[in-house]
Amino acid sequence: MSEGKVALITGVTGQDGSYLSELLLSKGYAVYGLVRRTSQPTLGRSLINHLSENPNFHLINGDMTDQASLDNAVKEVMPDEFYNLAAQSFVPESWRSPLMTADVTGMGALRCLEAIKRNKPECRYYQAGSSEQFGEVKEIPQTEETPFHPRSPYGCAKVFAFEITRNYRESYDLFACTGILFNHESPRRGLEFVTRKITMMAARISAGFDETMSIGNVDAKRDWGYAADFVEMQWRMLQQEKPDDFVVATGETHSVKEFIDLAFSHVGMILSWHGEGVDRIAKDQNGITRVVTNPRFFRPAEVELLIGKYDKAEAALGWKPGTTFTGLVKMMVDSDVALVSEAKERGYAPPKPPE
Ligand code: NAP
Ligand code: F7E
Repeated sequence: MSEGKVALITGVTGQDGSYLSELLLSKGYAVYGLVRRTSQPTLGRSLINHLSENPNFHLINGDMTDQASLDNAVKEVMPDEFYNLAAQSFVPESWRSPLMTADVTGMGALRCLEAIKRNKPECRYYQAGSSEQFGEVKEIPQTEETPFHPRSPYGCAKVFAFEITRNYRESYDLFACTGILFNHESPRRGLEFVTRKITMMAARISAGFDETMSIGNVDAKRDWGYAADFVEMQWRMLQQEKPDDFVVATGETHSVKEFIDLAFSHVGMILSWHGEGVDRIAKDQNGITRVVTNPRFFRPAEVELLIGKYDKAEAALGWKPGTTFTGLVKMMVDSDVALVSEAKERGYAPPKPPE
């Protein structure tokens, strides 16, 4: 069905970009990934290194802050489908670099839409929206109808990207859609995000590289899915008859504390929690402190609770999540345990989440 189609993906070096590339290549697409110039060309592209020998996989240079580069990419590739996954996607960084975040994550989407409108208006466009748009949630669970109240510069940038995508659909009749995706994780998740930080630290602690993990607000609750399940929905959204926006979620919510308990129990440590707020710690069954709270991981404004309802995606596009919360946590811990034990055997330091 997809034989011979051409896709352009921004953010191809990220978690979703790597899974989406694999999915589209398996469907017979020619995939072009936009990469920005770096001083060391291979650095940071490890998630797509395994695709470099595939004759249908190509890289093209460009940057989300540069309209000319996006225009040139569309002119050169003439894509049937354009997936805009590029973003400054780490929420805490968006308070440190709010203008850059607005430029890349917000204005970047507008530049992509302009590039399509000017150069190939029949190209279908997917915008990577986020549950961070809901922020301080106005209803539980969140649906396509829930009003937005973003709580970070990142969330604000994603609201702009969502609204401008809808506006270009209504103004210029572009086939442009946003997937409002809730948190989705995998062994390819960046080490700065809480899930991967926890699974890597559980693996490192159980192998003796560290004794404790520092963490922020463990009461925050998220609807965590598996990234490979979620990119399937990105593709399905561009195969529908008419463009529309969809919530993509699992319909379950779990606290950061629950994630920690499950990950550590999977490496044989049963945690008991003591204290409150910034004094909260967790000890293992031998009385050794394994988790401490550090105020530096708390945010100026928190999103306390997210849980999405994916009924519309299921009804219109037949999509539902395939991976359970427990399955996801175990998959990520197993992968990090394997990474750490390989490093130990070969005598190099395993990766460590940023402090
Ligand atoms: P990610 O791993 O952080 O990847 C972000 C990508 O954006 C990287 O390929 C990065 O390239 C690229 N990028 C950043 N700035 C750029 C610029 N100026 N020009 C060109 N490319 C740039 O993100 P992800 O988890 O795959 O998420 C994909 C998209 O979904 C993002 O838009 C994110 O905001 C959104 N989203 C993610 C989640 C989630 O839970 N994962 C949930 C909702 C929405 P480099 O390798 O060069 O840095
Ligand atoms: O935080 C709490 C933190 O950084 C999750 C991005 O993909 O999903 C992601 O954004 C929760 C927050 O993801 C630590 O306060 C506690 O409540 O893994 P996170 P996020 O902010 O939810 C959305 C949907 C996106 O769109 C984003 O691009 O965990 N938390 N302690 C911590 N978070 C981190 N990072 N580190 C901690 O030590």
